[in-house]
Amino acid sequence: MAVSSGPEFDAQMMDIALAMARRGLGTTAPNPSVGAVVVDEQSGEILGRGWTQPGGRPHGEPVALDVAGERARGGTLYVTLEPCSHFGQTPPCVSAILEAGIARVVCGITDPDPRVSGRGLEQLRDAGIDVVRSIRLDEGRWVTRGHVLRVSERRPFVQLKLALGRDGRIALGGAGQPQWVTSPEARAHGALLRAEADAILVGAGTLRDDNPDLTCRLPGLAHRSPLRVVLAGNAVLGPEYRLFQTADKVPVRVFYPGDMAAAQAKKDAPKGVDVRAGLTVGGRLWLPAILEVLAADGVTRLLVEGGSTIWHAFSEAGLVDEVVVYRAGDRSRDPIEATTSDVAHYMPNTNLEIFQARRIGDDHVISLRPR
Ligand code: AOF
Ligand code: ZN
Repeated sequence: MAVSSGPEFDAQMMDIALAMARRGLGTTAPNPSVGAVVVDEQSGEILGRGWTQPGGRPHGEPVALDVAGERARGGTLYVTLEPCSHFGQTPPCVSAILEAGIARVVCGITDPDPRVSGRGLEQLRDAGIDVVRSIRLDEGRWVTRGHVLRVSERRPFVQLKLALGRDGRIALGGAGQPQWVTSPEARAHGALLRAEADAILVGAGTLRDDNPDLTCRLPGLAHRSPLRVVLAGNAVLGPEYRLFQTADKVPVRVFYPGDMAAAQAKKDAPKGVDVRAGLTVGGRLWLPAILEVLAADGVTRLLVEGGSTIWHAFSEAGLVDEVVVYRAGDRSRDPIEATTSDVAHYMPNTNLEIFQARRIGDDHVISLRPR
């Protein structure tokens, strides 16, 4: 048997497709970012790779097929999400696959979009293509989670970001300046999360404490700053906040609790800021309704940057999909084990476990997911 076939080879190729998909995170909404790889299984040669392009089109498959060109004939296509079967803004990917003469399709997860939902794979099978599904299922689900949740639960994927000091507590900013507990390298890694999000959300408390920009300022990724969302408390937020000053370049939306508060805030809202009334329950903004509005506007991945009141509220509402902790450390100590209980302090209603941990210099990046 050639080394370039079999389940292990399929999994390896799917890993490459998943890596391609990750490149598009934060750029394709409301479409999912889909990765695709065209392979000649006889030789093991990768003939083309691609992912969903900015704005969501072209889809990942035609990009990879175009690179492979005529050589795709008889080849295998690895794709993270079921190819689409509908005529949307582009012709169906199924047609592109058939035209290219692909012989075998290995796919990650099926597409819950009602316009597709199994029909993509069915049409490929009906056309005589050998179809395998559910390869690297967990990873496929994870990379496509924003799309799946938006379609099936009308809310985005919710990722919470926390920076903890050595004592396991958040460092409160104050006087309108953030207080950095981790190294610049760890903070740059945190900025990447912004680039992979479709929107970033903070509460008014974080605005007052840290006065953040909430933009992605990494070299080469400045254009990847997503929509900035603020949940205002009871105070009207004036133009002194830094993120309002760039509202003409990177959109800002502020939700006020109820119509009256929003109407009041609208009168002297800083230029370019989108003021909205959010549904309230018990006088407080109701998170499920906010997320539904964001999802309706195409947000598939939401990064929640804080602060503690907001984290608590997401936890209480059962709306936490992942927590990413940046934790200050030193080389003599490994604080990873303590992180689960430290995070529980801010999210008492979410039962989290460590999924991944790595070092960045003296600091740690730890990702936790609900059990
Ligand atoms: C694919 N490959 O790369 C993506 C897919 O509005 P349209 O026509 O672009 O279609 C959007 C839908 O297509 C989207 O809701 C999702 O179901 C699927 N996305 N499909 O075959 C891709 N991004
Ligand atoms: Zn498609």
